[in-house]
Amino acid sequence: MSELNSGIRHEWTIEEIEGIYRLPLLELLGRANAAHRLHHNPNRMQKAQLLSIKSGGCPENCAYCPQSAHHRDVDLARGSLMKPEDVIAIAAEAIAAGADRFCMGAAWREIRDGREFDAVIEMVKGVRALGIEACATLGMLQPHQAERLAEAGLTAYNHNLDTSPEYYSRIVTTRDYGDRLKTLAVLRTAGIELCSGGIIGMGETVHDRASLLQILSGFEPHPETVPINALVPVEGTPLAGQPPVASLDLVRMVATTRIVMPASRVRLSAGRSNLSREVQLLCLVAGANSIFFGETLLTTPNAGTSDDMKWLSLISEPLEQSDVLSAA
Ligand code: SAM
Ligand code: DTB
Ligand code: SF4
Repeated sequence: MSELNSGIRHEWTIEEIEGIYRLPLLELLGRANAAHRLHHNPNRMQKAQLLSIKSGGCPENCAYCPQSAHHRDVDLARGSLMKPEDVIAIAAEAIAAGADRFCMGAAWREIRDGREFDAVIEMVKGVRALGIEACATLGMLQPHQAERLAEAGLTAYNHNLDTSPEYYSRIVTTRDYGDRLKTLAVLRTAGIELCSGGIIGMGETVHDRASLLQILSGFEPHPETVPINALVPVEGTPLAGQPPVASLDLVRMVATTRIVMPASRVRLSAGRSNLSREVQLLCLVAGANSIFFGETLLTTPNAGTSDDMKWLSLISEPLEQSDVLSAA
């Protein structure tokens, strides 16, 4: 399908996107589901497992993040970079549990050349050698570093824009939106898939949510994966007191993302463990076709693997072949 007749657009306006977000709910879900089915197999769910390869002590001051060194009241031990052999062993376990992508996250502002980056390159090669997709999220990077990651076989790089350009300085002040955009452009040039999305529930407006989606949908091509996170409010971070995200806000955000970037993978990301099965299912009807899989995200709990596998089998297999009806 060519971009012209496939409904893929790069010039959505914020007003159009906000109008979609505010559609009557069943109209929104219907349109999102139709877009989803046009571009994807609705029975197929990507399962991406996260591992924090270096936790805490990050010099950035992202207000949502438990790993920032600025938030001293967070109860989190700083760790050093894990050893490649340990990371690769965990990736092998993730494959055995059913993951199809393995994502390695480091609490770094940016990649620095040297022993630690060499070790990450070894991790990427080792994970790819196991036959699974590899993703990394390591902060900002330079062109030569992106090229090394690409040569090592990295499939995708996660670098979120998080919110609108207008709201960004309320969330982070140690870097700006332009820094984020620059890293995304460097990754594209190196031929690495983009995984870029945001977080809802940080006090932003619907206009901010639409503005984030307008920037992401302006990329040509669209990011291959768009993670939609609901804020996980962590004690000791400046956003600890934010009210929980209303589940239908998350459903609306997923559906709107699906409509404006119909061919991208939309990932129902952080915050999933607080949702009932039924709300998660609504997010899938709205077009989510990827989840973070495994017992933990980076530092906070996720929905458990075995529960997920039972539930996902109900989605992708006919009822009569399922032996886990009681889990439904
Ligand atoms: N340091 C790198 C960076 O910022 O790109 C990589 C790791 S960072 C933890 C990856 C992403 O996790 C952030 O961009 C943010 O979108 C998400 N994140 C972090 N803390 C979160 C929280 N409490 N709730 C939801 N999402 C969160
Ligand atoms: C993304 O969009 N969400 C993930 C991942 N990319 C790296 C991280 C979520 C982190 C939630 C808080 C934590 O566990 O520390
Ligand atoms: Fe550091 Fe990334 Fe957390 Fe920001 S989101 S504090 S850059 S680990």
